[in-house]
Amino acid sequence: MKILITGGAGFIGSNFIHYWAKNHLEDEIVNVDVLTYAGNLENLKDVESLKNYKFIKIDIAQKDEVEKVISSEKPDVIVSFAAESHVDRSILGPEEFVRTNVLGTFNLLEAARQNGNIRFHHVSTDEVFGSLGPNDDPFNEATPYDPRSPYSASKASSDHLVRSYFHTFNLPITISNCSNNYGPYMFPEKLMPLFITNLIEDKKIPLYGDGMNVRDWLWVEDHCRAIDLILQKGKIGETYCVGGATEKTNKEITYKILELMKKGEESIEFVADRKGHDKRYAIDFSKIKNELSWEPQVDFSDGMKMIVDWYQKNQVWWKAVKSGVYADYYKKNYENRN
Ligand code: NAD
Ligand code: TDX
Repeated sequence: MKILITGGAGFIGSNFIHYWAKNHLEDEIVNVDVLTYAGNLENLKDVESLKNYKFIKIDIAQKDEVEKVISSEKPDVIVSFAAESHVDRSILGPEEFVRTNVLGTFNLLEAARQNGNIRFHHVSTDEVFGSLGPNDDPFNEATPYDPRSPYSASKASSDHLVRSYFHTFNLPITISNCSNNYGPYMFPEKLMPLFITNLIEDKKIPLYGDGMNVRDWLWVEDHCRAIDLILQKGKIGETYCVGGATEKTNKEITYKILELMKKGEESIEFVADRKGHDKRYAIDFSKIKNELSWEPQVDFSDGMKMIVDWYQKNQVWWKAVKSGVYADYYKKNYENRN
C-alpha cells in the first residue's frame, strides 16, 4: 500500500511517519510538506534513508502542486496533518490559517476526488467544539461545533468540507478530533516544550491568566495508533473523538514540570491571558473505545517523565529550532519558492 502523509515534517506528522515505518514495513510512505517554521526534516533523520520513504516539498494551498503530486504518486490512502496549528499565531495572523487549513484541505479533497476517490483521513482537533464549563459533559461526536479562535474556526471549516465530500461525492473519508498531544519533536512554542526548554535555559515560564484553563493530554504515539485503527477498521464517513482521559489545569502541568526538573515556583511568570482563551477541553472517547478497542496506553506520569527526558537529551534539536537556524532557513526557502 502507498500512504501519502501531508504535514509529515511537523510534530504529530513526523511521529506518525516513525510509527508507520515501524509498524507497516511493507508500505510506501510519501511525505508532502512545504516546511513552514514548524516543519523540520531533522525530525525524520532516522527514516529518510529508508527505500520505502520519500519526501516531496509542496504547498497544499497551491492547487496545481497538489494535483500534480496526487496524480503522479497515486496513493491508496491520504492522511492529512498539514495545518497551521498554533492558536497564539492564529490570533496574530489569521490569514495563513484560512489559506492552509481551509483552502489547503479543499485542494487535497479535490485531488482525492479527481484521482479515483482516494481514501482520505483528516486529522482534526477537539478545539472545534468550543469551550466547556467545569461541570459540562466532555465533547463527543455529536457535540455541536462552536469554534472560538481563528485556528479552531479554520479547522472546523475543514472538517465540514471533508464531511461534505463524503455526502456529495462519496469520497471515502474519516475524521479524528483529538485532544492536546504531547511527546517528542513538539515545537517549542507550545506549552510543554516551551516550559521545559525555558527551564533548561534558566528562563522564566509564562503562564497565561490564572493558569486554571484545562486541557486533556494524550501521548502522541497513542494518537498515531488511533489513526492507524481508524484507517484499518473505521467506518467510512464517520468521525472519531480521541482523548487522553487526562484533564489537567495548566498550573498542574507547570508544577509537574517544575517537580521533574527540580526547579522552584519562582520560575513562573503570570502573564496576560490569551485572547478568547478556551476554558476547558475534555473528550469522551467511548465510540473509538467500543468500536475499535482503542484506549490510551501511556499514563500521564510516565508521559511527563518521557517528555522532560526527551528535551533534556535532544538539546541540539531544540536549540537549533529556538535559535532560529531552521526557522530562518525554511522561511527563506519558502519565500523564494515562486
Ligand atoms: P505542526 O505545526 O507541528 O506541523 C504542521 C506541519 O504542516 C508542518 O510540518 C508544516 O510545515 C506543514 N504545513 C503547514 N502549512 C502547509 C502547507 N501550506 N502545505 C504543506 N504543508 C504545510 O502541527 P501538529 O501539532 O503536528 O498538528 C498536526 C495536525 O494535527 C494539525 O492538523 C492539527 O490541527 C492537528 N492536531 C494537533 C494537536 C496537537 O496537540 N498538536 C491536537 C489535535 C489535532
Ligand atoms: O506560553 C504559554 N503559556 C500558557 O499558559 C503557552 C504557549 C500556552 N499556555 C496555555 C494556553 C493553553 O491553555 O497552555 C495551554 C496549552 O497551550 P498550547 O500548547 O498553545 O496548546 P492549545 O492552545 O491547547 O492547542 C493545542 O492543542 C490542540 C495545539 O496547539 C492545537 O494544534 C491542537 O489542536
